Amino acid sequence: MAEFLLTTPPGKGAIAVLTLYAENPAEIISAFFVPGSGRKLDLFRAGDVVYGTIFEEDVIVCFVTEKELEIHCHGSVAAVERLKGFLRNQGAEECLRDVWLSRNFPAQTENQRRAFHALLKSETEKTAAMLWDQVQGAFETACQNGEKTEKWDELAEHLTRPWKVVMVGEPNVGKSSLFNRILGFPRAIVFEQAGTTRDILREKTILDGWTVELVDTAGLHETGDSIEKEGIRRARIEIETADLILWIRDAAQRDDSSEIEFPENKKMIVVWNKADLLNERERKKRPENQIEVSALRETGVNELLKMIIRALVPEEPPRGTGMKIR
Ligand SMILES: Nc1nc2c(ncn2[C@@H]2O[C@H](COP(=O)(O)OP(=O)(O)O)[C@@H](O)[C@H]2O)c(=O)[nH]1
Ligand SMILES: [Mg+2]
Repeated sequence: MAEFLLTTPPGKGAIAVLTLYAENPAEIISAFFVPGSGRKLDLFRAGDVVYGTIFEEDVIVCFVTEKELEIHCHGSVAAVERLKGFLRNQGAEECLRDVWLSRNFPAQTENQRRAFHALLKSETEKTAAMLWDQVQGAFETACQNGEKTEKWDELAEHLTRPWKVVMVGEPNVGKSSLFNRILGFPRAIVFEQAGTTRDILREKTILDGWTVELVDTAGLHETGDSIEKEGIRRARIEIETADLILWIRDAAQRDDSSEIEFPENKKMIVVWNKADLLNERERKKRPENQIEVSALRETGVNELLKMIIRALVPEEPPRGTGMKIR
């Protein structure tokens, strides 16, 4: 039976890739594919890469094995739908990735298949390497050797889901300024007036090979403004689901007391912002999970990034460590 799989779906980039499996895949595409060289299709062998056209649309055909070839076409939905239509006309059927995976890797375990799925979507070299180890059977080996893999459960979850770092604090302490500094571009509006940020702002960034979702929130305080109130309610929800809270405070404020309450058992870093307003005498030696920074002058920000990573990933597993993928 002839089957095709959308290896790289449309809309993901300039190029989409369709893989065709059949007894004689060259015969199927000969109905619509014309090699640029004019050479006959049955002369091509596994390993050949051929430029050509499908009704004037440029494509590249890679002959992978005798029974498998890849068609690289333009990445638009329209171009891919047209090509799928030609393949269906030749009797080929589209195969779902799940079905394809279990059929092509029948010997693999559930964990290996999950890791393979995740690997296709991985965003950094570091997470891809850890997922590749699981595809290779690191989890199964660890189980056979009686090793405990639970230790890495939380970390394994974040091979596919970003770590969530939520920035909270009172109004005007510089949460949005620091959010922009960490991201490296002015994503959030910064203003001298309190209550500027009301909606939740989220942006993904990569820290030390880990994908992090950074969340900027409305300032937490008593307010009569109902829009701000809703912003604060939403900020509270973000706090509950955070992997790490950055509690931003104003280093220049004399009064150190605060009304804000946080859930217990949440990791937290206290970030004293606006350190540029302090003179040498006013600067304090802070405890381990606290830091003085200036979003304005960009001081202390790199040290803060290191603290964030240390808090999220206190220990990184060596290559080949088995992890359960969910
Ligand atoms: N001096 C100084 N001012 C800052 C710093 N960070 C933010 N600000 C100012 O503080 C005000 C509030 O900043 P913003 O980022 O909107 O605070 P948010 O309400 O906590 O999000 C703005 O006028 C900023 O320019 C800093 O590190 N030093
Ligand atoms: Mg703000």
